[in-house]
Amino acid sequence: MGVMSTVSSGQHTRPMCYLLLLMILQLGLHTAEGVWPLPQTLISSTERFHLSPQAFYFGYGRQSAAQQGCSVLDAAFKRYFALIFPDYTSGRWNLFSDKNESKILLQIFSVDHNDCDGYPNESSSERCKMIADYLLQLVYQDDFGSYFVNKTDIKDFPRFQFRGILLDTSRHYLPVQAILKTLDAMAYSKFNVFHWHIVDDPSFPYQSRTFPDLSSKGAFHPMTHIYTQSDVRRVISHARMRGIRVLPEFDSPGHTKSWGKGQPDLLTPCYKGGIPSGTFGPINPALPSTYHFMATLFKEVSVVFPDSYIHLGGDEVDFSCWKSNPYVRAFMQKMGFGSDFTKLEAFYMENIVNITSALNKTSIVWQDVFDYHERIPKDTVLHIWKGTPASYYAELSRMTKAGMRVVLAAPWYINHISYGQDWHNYYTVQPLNFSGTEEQKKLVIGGEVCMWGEYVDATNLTPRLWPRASAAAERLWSDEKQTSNVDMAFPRLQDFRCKLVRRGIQAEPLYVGHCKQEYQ
Ligand code: CP6
Repeated sequence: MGVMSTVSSGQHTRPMCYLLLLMILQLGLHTAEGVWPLPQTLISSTERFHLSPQAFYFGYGRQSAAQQGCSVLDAAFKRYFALIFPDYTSGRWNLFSDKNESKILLQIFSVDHNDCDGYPNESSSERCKMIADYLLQLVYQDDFGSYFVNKTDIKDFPRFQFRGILLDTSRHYLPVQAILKTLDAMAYSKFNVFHWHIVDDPSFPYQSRTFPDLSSKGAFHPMTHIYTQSDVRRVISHARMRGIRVLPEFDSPGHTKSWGKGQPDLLTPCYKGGIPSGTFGPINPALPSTYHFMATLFKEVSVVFPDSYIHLGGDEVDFSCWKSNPYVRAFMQKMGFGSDFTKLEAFYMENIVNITSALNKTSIVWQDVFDYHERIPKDTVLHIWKGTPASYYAELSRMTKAGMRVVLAAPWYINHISYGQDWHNYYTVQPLNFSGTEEQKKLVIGGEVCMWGEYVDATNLTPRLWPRASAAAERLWSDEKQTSNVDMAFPRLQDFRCKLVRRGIQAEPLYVGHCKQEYQ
């Protein structure tokens, strides 16, 4: 009995996943359909093995740096076992328990064990998590309910290091369960950054330890529509177990109306006819108390969220209120900004970036901050969110020429919907198709799918995200040459979507068709 797989990991210059699945038993026919996103290399054989839950187990390869006790992998083995054998796990298993069956061992090789106990970060190798993913995708059932897997050899690594999804929990509150479920689905498509646009104009659901009034006065409801410290910990821990980083965004100085309810004197009073009009604009950049508050808030945020990045926003600042306020104008004069309000915005953002730098965090900001001034620390990451392909290519060129790292989100505004197969648009993006040197292209660290929340809450989040976000996931993970054809991708994506549905993710259909097993 017993089947062992052998692996020689070789010399890798890039983070690389090495999975060798070697199993004996039956011969049969089938290919690795429905594997999404496509691995860098996948060699599938027609030799297939019968899998049975009694005889199948995961193991760590002998040369693997990670070994039993690696919390992330041990837990992943359990989860994926249940996903591979749902009938068995749910007690519906009544077939085939052949005592003479050979044992099947799936060996996992991870050359890096740093990710076992800590949080995923920008230099995580991503070798562990994906291995079980692939196994799950390769396993299929025949018409009689038996599970099979083909002998398959996968070597894999991501094309881009940063593969994010933005959820907006300010326009609508998303229950923690909806976020956890999104994290599950993200892992199935190998997304590795959850960009949590947690607060904005309409509501402030983050319950701050230092400033509890922000949510008690600024959330839609002070008790039911908030994220407590323990909610946040649950989200971060659930994400960690799936190799996903949680990147919090506290967008300022614009998009902060809800902050003003719980923090007096933070927002700029707007004036009309020489007197305060009773309305408020962006955060007041002219008061020292503003920076004291922001430093205190970000100190808390930097402890609560372990990721090394903090998103500072900095987008869409409306200058009209600043312009109307005589104290702001006097401050402008004193600072020598004249009447150039972009200078005031740049001054504010510089202060905020310095606050996060002092907390040893890397700042990420929306592109507006670069557009207004170029005096930002070189390690700041820029986030492109607007424009047509022509304009975001120009922006990519300019930013990388200035030596800045960039995340591209503009082509992946998944909250926009239209009739037809719009996943083609997300799939055919060519993130590196801008003019620039090889060095410049290396500065594009990845991309992000944005799900802005104006028209989205827990009722429609999942079908709006999936499987359309998976199209972007393949663009960010896989080799572009092997995945440039939508017609070739279509059946594989359709099959993957059926797998999502089977795993309880209510992913919408791509087009006419059916799933082999219709569960909902
Ligand atoms: N909220 C915040 C938003 C948007 C941005 N920031 C946004 C703007 C235009 C479109 C979609 C989203 N809703 N805080 C811009 C990054 Cl089309």
